[in-house]
Amino acid sequence: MTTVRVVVAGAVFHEGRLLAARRSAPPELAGRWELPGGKLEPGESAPEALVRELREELGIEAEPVDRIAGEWPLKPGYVLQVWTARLLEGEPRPLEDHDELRWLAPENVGEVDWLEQDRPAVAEAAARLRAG
Ligand code: 523
Repeated sequence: MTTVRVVVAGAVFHEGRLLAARRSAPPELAGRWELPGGKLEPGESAPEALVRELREELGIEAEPVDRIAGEWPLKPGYVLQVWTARLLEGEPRPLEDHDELRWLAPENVGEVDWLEQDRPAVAEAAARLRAG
């Protein structure tokens, strides 16, 4: 039996904007923008992993709110799931794996070069922000 591993990413919202993070590694993904997150560790739920990854990578405390429906294939054996999250505390800083961050208003989400697999969730996140 093969187990599919989940990568969880966060559509982090604050004051009507969405957080976008530019990857610095690996070389084939560097320079592309993503919803920040990472792989679940054994025993973790997706929201738990998201809280941990956002703390480690960006130095923020965030609260997962809702899962965005869907699951997007990554490299073989991995799928991407996305949750919306609220910024609770801290100013995000690119501590690991990123070299630039931007807060995007919903009408500006198209300004950065998102990883393909993040695009459907980014579109849904922007629609939710627009709807208030
Ligand atoms: N993605 C992806 N979109 C997205 C994330 C957070 C990750 O397509 N929003 C892909 C990129 C990698 C894989 O998922 O191929 C794992 O993401 P990564 O490297 O951010 O996960 P980590 O931080 O858990 O990785 P390791 O530090 O290598 O364990």
